[in-house]
This record gives sequence, structure tokens and C-alpha cells, in this order.
Amino acid sequence: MGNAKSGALSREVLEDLKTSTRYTEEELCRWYESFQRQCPDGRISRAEFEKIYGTFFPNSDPQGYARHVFRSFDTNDDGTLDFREYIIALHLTSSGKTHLKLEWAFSLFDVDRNGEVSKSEVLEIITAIFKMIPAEEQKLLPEDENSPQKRADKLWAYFKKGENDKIAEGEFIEGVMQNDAIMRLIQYEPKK
Ligand SMILES: [Ca+2]
Ligand SMILES: [Ca+2]
Repeated sequence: MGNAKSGALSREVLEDLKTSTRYTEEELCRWYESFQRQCPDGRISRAEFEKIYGTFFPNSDPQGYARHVFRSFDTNDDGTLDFREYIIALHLTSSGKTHLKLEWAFSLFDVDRNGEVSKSEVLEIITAIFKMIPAEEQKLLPEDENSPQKRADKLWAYFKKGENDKIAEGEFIEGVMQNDAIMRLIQYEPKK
């Protein structure tokens, strides 16, 4: 920990990240260097995060979604992302392992962090996702997916839930893994 202030990555954090991700020491040290260059104080604020996020979606409004993504990454809830949270975020979202990604997606949908997802939480996140879809792409969406409410209804119907029912994490992950159409509803990948 004593090293942290002088700019070096502490052994403790390094070992922790090596265990919880599949990244090598070399990769972690390299990312730490660039992280330190971009964030000399060792933290990314929510505003900075939203700004970075915005540059990836120049033709739509990703702020609401970025705020939820930030919340899901800020696991100690202190309003900033430190290097550890940043790397875990990278690991969860870029690993390509569906199960891991869906664990993260569940934490994104579980807005109040109570371990289950309600329909109003689904609607809130799907609304934020919808705002990232550029207007001209929205026009091309299937009739039953062209509004946040329709998307939330479709997802809820797929899980055979009543309005006030909840979805637990295991059920969510299993359900989405078994259905590509549902996977499509809970994310937005910009067209290249
Ligand atoms: Ca934090
Ligand atoms: Ca919840």
C-alpha cells in the first residue's frame, strides 16, 4: 500500500487482480501505467466516465446508460472508479465469456442492488439502452421492439413473469443464455 502514493501498483492489488481476472502481471502493469497517465489522481469520476462513454456514441444519448454502467462498476459505491474497479470492469465486459458478461448485466439491471430484478428496473435500463440507438436505426426495429415499454414487456413475457414478479440472478443468466433474441434486447452494439 505504501507504494500506491508514489505511483506504483501495490503488490496486494496486483496479486488480487491476477487471481480475479485472467490478465498477466505484464498486462496489468502496462494498463496501470496508462491509467496513471490518464488519471494522475488514480481515480475516474462519474463525470469523466460519462464523457469518455459519450465519445463512443456520438449519434445518440448514452448518458443515462453510462450512469448505470458506472454504478455497476463502482462496487464500493464511493462515486469513483479506482484501478482495481476499472480492471474488473474491463474483465467482465470484454472477456467474451457469456456467463461472466451476464453476471455483470444482472448487476446493471439490479438498480437497487437487492439481488433481484423487478420490471421497473428492467424498464429503467432498457429505456437507457434505447436512448443509445440512433434515431434512424430505431425506425428499422421490429414492431414489437420499437419502444422501451414493448421491449420490457417482451422480456417479461419471455420469463413468464407477472407485473410484480422478480427475476433472480441464476434465472436471468440461464434465460438470456438460452435465447439470442432476449440477449439482443438487453444490450446495444453500435453498427460499425
Ligand atoms: Ca469506487
Ligand atoms: Ca433490484
